[in-house]
Amino acid sequence: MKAPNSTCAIRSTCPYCGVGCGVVLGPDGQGGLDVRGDKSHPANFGRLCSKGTALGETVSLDGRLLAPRVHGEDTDWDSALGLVARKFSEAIAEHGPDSVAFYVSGQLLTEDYYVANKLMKGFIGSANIDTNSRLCMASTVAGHKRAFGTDTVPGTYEDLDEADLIVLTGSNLAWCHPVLYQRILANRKKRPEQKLVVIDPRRTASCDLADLHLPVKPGADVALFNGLLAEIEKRGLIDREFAEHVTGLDEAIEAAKADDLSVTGLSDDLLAEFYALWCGTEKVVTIFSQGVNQSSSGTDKVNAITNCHLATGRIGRAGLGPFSVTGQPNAMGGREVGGLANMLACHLDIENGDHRKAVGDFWSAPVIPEQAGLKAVDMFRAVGEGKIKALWILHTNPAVSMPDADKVREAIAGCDFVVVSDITEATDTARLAHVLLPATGWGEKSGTVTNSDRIISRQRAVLPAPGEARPDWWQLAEVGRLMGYGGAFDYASPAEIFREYAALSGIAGGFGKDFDISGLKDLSDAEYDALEPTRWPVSEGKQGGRFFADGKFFTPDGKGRMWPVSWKPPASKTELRYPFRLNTGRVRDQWHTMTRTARAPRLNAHLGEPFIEIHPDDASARGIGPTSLVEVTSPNGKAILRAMITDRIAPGEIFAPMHWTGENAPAARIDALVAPVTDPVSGQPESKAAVAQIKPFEAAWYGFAMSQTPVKADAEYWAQAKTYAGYRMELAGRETPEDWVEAARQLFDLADAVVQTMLDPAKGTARIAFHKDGALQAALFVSCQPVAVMRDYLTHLPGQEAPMVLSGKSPADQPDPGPVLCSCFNVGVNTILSAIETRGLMTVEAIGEALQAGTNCGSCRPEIKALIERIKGRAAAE
Ligand SMILES: Nc1nc2c(c(=O)[nH]1)N[C@H]1C(S)=C(S)[C@@H](COP(=O)(O)OP(=O)(O)OC[C@H]3O[C@@H](n4cnc5c(=O)[nH]c(N)nc54)[C@H](O)[C@@H]3O)O[C@H]1N2
Ligand SMILES: Nc1nc2c(c(=O)[nH]1)N[C@H]1C(S)=C(S)[C@@H](COP(=O)(O)OP(=O)(O)OC[C@H]3O[C@@H](n4cnc5c(=O)[nH]c(N)nc54)[C@H](O)[C@@H]3O)O[C@H]1N2
Ligand code: SF4
Ligand SMILES: [Mo]
Repeated sequence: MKAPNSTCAIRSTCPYCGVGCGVVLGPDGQGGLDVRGDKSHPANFGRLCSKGTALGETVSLDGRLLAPRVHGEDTDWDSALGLVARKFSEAIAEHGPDSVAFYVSGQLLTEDYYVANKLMKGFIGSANIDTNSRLCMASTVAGHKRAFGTDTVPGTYEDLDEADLIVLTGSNLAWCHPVLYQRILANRKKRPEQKLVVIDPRRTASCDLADLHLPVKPGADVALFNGLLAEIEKRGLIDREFAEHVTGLDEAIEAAKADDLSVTGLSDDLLAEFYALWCGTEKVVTIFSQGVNQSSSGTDKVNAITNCHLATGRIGRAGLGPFSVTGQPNAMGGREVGGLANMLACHLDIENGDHRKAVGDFWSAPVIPEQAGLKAVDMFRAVGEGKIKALWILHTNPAVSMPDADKVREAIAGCDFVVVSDITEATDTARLAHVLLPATGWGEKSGTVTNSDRIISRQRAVLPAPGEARPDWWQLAEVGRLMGYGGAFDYASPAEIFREYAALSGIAGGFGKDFDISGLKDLSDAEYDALEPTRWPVSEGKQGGRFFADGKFFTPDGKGRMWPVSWKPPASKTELRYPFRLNTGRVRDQWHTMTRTARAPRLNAHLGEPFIEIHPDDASARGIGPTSLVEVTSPNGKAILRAMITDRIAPGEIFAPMHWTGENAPAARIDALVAPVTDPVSGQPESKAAVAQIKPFEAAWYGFAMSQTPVKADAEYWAQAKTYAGYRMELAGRETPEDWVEAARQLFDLADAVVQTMLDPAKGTARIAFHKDGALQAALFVSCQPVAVMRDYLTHLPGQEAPMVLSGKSPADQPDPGPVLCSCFNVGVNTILSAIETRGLMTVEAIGEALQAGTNCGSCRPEIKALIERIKGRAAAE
């Protein structure tokens, strides 16, 4: 690794997940960006996961949007923003303020978010601003508010160090919050008595190092935690002293006892083991994430968990408490700032007249809406119905990530006026915009974010803004000014916005709200620049710390609230035509719609193709083989994905990642299949429990290709990934072209390259390569079966001399390393398997010593452990 250039090092925050890791950035001496973990940041103490480590590979300018664009033509800022302001003003004048909407993101910085919220709620006078956090954290927000009277995470990351039991429910922490997972593993080395339990319908990477896995039936968490509450009561473990500060205990227990535990699908023994562990361990942290939130009973799931903690008084003290881990880097900041359609700002309530007046006075705002605006799913429904005349989408890609994504794409395409602020010129959503505004990206912009444990950290610019790119807050403020709201949007810097926001939070504090950072309202520009990671609240009364151990809550009567909840099945019912439960989520090395992570070759090497997990029994019953393509249909849409046959998933259930898009695998947009059904309290969509049918995709031909340049295929199925030498692609189609050589030439657009072929029309195989000046440009391998070639070897060849490429395999002296498992050191599965088998390396540590795999970010350690267990299992069976 290269030495960092310490003289230029700038401390900032990773732009991916809500762990909120500190990074140290500097030039790498080769024109790129050197990224390291910040040893002094309390979220990560220097650790980074594979995505954070690869950040330097994502900042190149290919594919960047560099100038404002109106109807596809580059233009200047004045013209573009003038048009935006005019169209919004016209729509408001003609159809009223509720005819316009903003759809924003938990990845915006707090300062961006503040300006968007102020413009919509204070000046346009509508609450039609919602955020992708509706798809992410809304059920937690609603559950927190019901239980605590405020949307507040009670604990801190230090609790993970001190807990004796950590329960992960609906969280694949090993892949989605890897630095926290590594922190837990490091603790368990020191304190092997700390137990880890995972509750997830799938056996995920988080289970590989856990003590207990409960493969709960999808959607059954309420019943599972109700069973726990009933057991708590049965064992006499209700904390009677703390119960003085809690209402609803009896009703919650009664509801809990009424639930039928068989819906969990878990054996009595497994349930008893879990309940005994939870009841018998004082210091327990229950971590939850999207398996809980993204559910039609998401809010109830959250409260089933908070009920158990409130009943036992296990909250707000070191080493214990319910812990919602946030998804996006500023999911928490967006909640604080009022980015949701049903919040005002600084945890103030839109329905409360005093709150509205205070915020209105503070902003000198002409109007403050009295009612919540449209939540994401309803917002896009209104767009589809033509009720929203002007829509501004910032920092999110709803044409991919919203449920019923094909409908959402149609709705956006049919909207009168759509503005998209993004850093990427071609996304599924950006392609639909009338006006595209180039934003400065992470690394080029400055502001603050709040992570899962309430720490506010600075993001600091280290790279110059490319082309015409401008920060999101500047775009919003400029439009505010052009719409005639002058002085209210006269910001010169993020520091100024932050000071205003901190001052407003003081007013919230005056109303008794917990979110109060008024201690930061007088920061000078220099102090803001130098702001160290700071946990809120920061006020005269309170600095950081935990909440609720003192029995003080933020409900009207000041008491915590236990909530009677009862199990309900997922909203979509399986039936003969759609017998499978479709679960969706994330993979280790991709971020959402891949606009950034897919630029890093090493991150594409882990799982480079969209896939669907299917249980072996379901696969064999339907004639689906290990390399088959699978057609997945639901009442809402369809997709084609590669089969991943594994007993990590239960029979009757299937799982697909959310990441692939029209840009890299148009047939694999999984949200096209997800029904737009929501939790009735939070409005969060049920992204984890659609229904679907599967069958083999009847392809006439299959292809594998690699090429120096990206290509777009005209085939029913194609999926493309960037590699160090160019791109690789899987393809399949129903119609076989008459002339494969011609088809390949067109695919790669290589009219004048020298062609090399190996064709066997009788067998339906074709191998075609194109060379220029002695170097391989591209190659296509076709067969009527899934193509069997050494992909991981071939992928390195474009740009090199490769006369033997059509053999499809590596020379005998260069073994195929297999798909990359450790992306930090580029170590393949085959290399690790061979080290286990031939060198007898039977621990993760021994593999690390011999091959370096797993020794940097550690994100792949659970998977290395699983490979070792597999070989051990095989040896034991022999
Ligand atoms: N690598 C990576 N990390 C990320 C992200 C990313 O895109 N990539 N995104 C970030 C964001 S925004 C978010 S919100 C977080 C999400 O982080 P997680 O919530 O951990 O991630 P998911 O994979 O969406 O879902 C977690 C698990 O919920 C399980 N699940 C499904 N249904 C149920 C159920 O009914 N009950 C229970 N108990 N479990 C269920 C799924 O099988 C899945 O393993 O990750 C953040 N970190
Ligand atoms: N089926 C299914 N669907 C899901 C989920 C699931 O688990 N299953 N999870 C849901 C969750 S939890 C989430 S959080 C969402 C995430 O879904 P999205 O928010 O739609 O996904 P991203 O890819 O993060 O989109 C971010 C966009 O912002 C752009 N961008 C990057 N930096 C900047 C910047 O500085 N400024 C601006 N203006 N733009 C920028 C990127 O190019 C990209 O287009 O997906 C949701 N959808
Ligand atoms: S865990 Fe990984 S993705 Fe999340 S903030 Fe840390 S380095 Fe970034
Ligand atoms: Mo999220």
